[in-house]
Amino acid sequence: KTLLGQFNIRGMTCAACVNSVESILRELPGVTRAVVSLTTSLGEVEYDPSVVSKDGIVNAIEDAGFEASLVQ
Ligand code: 9UX
Repeated sequence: KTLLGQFNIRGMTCAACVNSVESILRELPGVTRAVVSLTTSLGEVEYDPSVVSKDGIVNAIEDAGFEASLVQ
């Protein structure tokens, strides 16, 4: 069973930033879907909580050089 997490992502200034965040998320084990918006600074991530946690997702975004916080 997967869950949906919404994350606020700061530091994205162009479409390539969005692509790199999406790529990082999609390569993260446990993530089954990731959509990131530049205009809203939001990332919607579908994930398997038995494989990766919300904190794990936040950490992966921050490791890529962006600021991330949990919306829900
Ligand atoms: Mo765009 Mo983002 O030139 O880290 S890729 S600013």
